[in-house]
Amino acid sequence: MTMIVHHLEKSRSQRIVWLLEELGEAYEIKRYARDPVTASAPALLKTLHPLGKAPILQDGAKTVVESGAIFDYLLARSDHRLRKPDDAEEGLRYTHFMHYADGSIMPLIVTVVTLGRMGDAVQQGIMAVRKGLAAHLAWVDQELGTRPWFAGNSFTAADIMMSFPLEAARVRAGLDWSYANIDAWLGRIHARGAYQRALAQAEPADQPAS
Ligand SMILES: N[C@@H](CCC(=O)N[C@@H](CS)C(=O)NCC(=O)O)C(=O)O
Repeated sequence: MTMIVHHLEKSRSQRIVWLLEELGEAYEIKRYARDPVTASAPALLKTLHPLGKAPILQDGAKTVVESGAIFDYLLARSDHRLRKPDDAEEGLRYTHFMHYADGSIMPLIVTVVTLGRMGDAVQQGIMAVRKGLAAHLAWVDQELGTRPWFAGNSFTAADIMMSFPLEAARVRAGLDWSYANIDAWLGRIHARGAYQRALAQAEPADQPAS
């Protein structure tokens, strides 16, 4: 049975679509629009899992939620491509960025974007979170100055995991953007065929999410 990815528009669930493309897995995508005012997911997602958040992966009778858990599930089914590198240092960096993406940098981006919707009263709070985010980005930029990919010389799933936080930080966090190494890395991920196929599936330019 073909796996189904439940994808919320402009969300971290686009990474699951990209991972499936990289692994050459057959899948079906179901797209959901955000509420135009609150940006929340539609209530329909709660019929699949009580938290109602994207991504959700369905594989036959199995429902898998939480980006990291879905990554583990898909990588365990695949051959060794994109998994944790055998080299000890690269393996450690791989694990670090797999957790850092949603554990450290993504919460700041969500906070900045959420506060940003609340108007003038919270401007000081936004500035404080932006400052913290900028410190993370400076560090990530420095890291990417030493090697082409997050783990080392090879592209891995850690690059897919880090993609959404960095794309979202660039476009939605309202920062003065001057991170040349992150930009060069974004150029490298954008050049990948699987990334382009995934984005064409996840965010088709002229088709409303449904
Ligand atoms: N840590 C969870 C986060 C899930 C999450 O918050 N997803 C967001 C999309 S980026 C969502 O569904 N937002 C809509 C909502 O909260 O209603 C994961 O990585 O799967």
